[in-house]
Amino acid sequence: MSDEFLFHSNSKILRHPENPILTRHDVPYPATLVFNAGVTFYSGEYVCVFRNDFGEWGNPELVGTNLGLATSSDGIHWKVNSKPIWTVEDVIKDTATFFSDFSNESEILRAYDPRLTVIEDQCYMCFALDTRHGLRGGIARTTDFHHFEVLNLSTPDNRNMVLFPEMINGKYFRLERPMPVYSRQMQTHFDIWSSDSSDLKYWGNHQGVLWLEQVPFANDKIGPSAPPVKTRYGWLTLFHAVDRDPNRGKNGWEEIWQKRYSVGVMLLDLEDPAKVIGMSKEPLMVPEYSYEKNGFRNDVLFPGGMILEKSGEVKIYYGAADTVECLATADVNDLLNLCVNRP
Ligand code: BMA
Repeated sequence: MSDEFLFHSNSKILRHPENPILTRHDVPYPATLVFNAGVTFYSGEYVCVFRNDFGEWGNPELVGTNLGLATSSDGIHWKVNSKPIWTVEDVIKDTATFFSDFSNESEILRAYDPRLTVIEDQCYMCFALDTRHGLRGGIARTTDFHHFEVLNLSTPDNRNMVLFPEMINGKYFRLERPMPVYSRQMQTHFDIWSSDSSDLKYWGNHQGVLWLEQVPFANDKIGPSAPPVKTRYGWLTLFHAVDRDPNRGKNGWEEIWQKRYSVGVMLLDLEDPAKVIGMSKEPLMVPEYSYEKNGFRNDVLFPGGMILEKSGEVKIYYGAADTVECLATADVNDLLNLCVNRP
């Protein structure tokens, strides 16, 4: 990481005064850590699919994970569905065809970190899937947020997938984050990649998009965060950027947590989205508020949703401290103006 780098959020970012906007207290079933939501606008309302890690408050050994649904008319105040919408049992059932060789229910441990993208009136949910044989990234299609048709699961180790909201040159396009532990010297030097598909099931044409070394405020790994939004200048998108400090010790509920998750912003070419045409050399957001600095894992910002309103306001939804869900806003022109440098 460069020494001259100043670690604070950009002044154009506004945290919502009601943060956190969704917590375990809003959820009418066992819920402990409510965070890392995918948020989009679908069928006339804001839709939020959030991750719920449940267990005992303060105990780092969580019991399980499910996905919950919340809807809203203003994108700030939420009505949470009475039951989780994707439990581990649901995930096992809906991914059964991908595991025909095993037919072993215990192969799947949990699905988490949903990201939502609407393409031609259909909603797609990217998710991470922990299995006993590696971390996989998946894509499911839904129209009602209760039934999910799983279209694709990657090979291990890959996750943090985000879909673009339209086809580009006749192909669906996604960003993703493989974890190449053999070839990157350090076990955590991970980068942002892309791939495309004709049908959302078969993905290929993998290309590197942004390397860790190109981000001055990261020394550990980077990854896609909220699905990109279209502007006339390019695809505007956020990424998470992780710096690790070996001097950090007890930091949250676990014995050791040495990482900090900040947020970067970049602009991708409209016709060739594997090409970064601009990136802010400084972070867009860094953990600063108590709800971002203190929780299960301190100092974590993990955006999973970005909505461009007609007014030009951009809503950024992010998990904070792996504990609660928050909202920040910015003007789209301010975000574009930050993406002036090439990485
Ligand atoms: C990442 C993912 C996220 C999490 C983050 C910080 O690797 O597991 O779900 O928010 O770590 O703990």
